[in-house]
Amino acid sequence: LELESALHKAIERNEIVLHYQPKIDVRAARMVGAEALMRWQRGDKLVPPGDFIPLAEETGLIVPLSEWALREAARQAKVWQLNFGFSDAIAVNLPNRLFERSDLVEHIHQCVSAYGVPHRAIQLEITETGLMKDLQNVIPALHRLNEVGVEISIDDFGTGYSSLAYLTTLPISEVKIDRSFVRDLGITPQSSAVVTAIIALARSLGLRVIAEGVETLRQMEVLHRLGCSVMQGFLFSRPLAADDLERWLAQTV
Ligand code: G
Ligand code: G
Ligand code: NA
Ligand code: MN
Repeated sequence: LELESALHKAIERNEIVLHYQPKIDVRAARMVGAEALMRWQRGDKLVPPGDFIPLAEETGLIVPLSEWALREAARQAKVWQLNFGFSDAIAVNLPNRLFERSDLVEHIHQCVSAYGVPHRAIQLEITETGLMKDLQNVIPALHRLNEVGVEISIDDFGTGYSSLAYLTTLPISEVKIDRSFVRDLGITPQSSAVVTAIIALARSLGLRVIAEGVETLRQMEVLHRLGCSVMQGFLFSRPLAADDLERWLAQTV
């Protein structure tokens, strides 16, 4: 209860920050977007999301937190547009209950309008498990988001037993290969079989594919050889504060 009220105040006190992990196209050797990940700056401690997102989901505080994250991501997209011509998307993780809100599209519209960035400046990540758990509520939202140009990425893909028949009918743009498969690439033959299948599936459905959790050169090489060239992971960069990411970019790309 104490933590709950502290989290409530954290939002008002601007103690929540977004860190950003670049998405890298290794073939083009450039950043093609970034994933926003929440942190709680509590005094001099940076509380990781694992320590407050579950509470936020239980208490419903995830709704104002996520709405804030959407606004903040739009603001950051504008700053990066001005600072270095950033024209890609910042991806925000949204749990199901946000997709259930009939005003989600309107809220995103307000966020991007407030900062004068296009709708495609915001991308949304929904987990495959979340998607499949609540198709009836989520599908209409996906269609409305697609109409205004907000792209959807399916997070943790390969872990959620999607119905392939459903996938073909959904307006999604990208699947993100779950880190568990990436971790075992080059170690177990099963993982490269799964990754190969996901890449083939994505290709036949016209979806982009990105791999998360890339930590080693070997994983990068195997992914590239299998046909996945967009990646995210500690090999390239941890999630960074916005100005650290700008410095990282200036040195790297
Ligand atoms: O950022 P990583 O470093 O520790 O994040 C841990 C977990 O918290 C991940 O499962 C991640 O998806 C989740 N998470 C991080 N930021 C957000 C966010 O802004 N919204 C939601 N819903 N989950 C987040
Ligand atoms: O899929 P999800 O949104 O949960 O992913 C975000 C989480 O993944 C964050 O906790 C982030 O810090 C973490 N993460 C990012 N890159 C890597 C990586 O290369 N390896 C591991 N183990 N975790 C990573
Ligand atoms: Na994610
Ligand atoms: Mn993921």
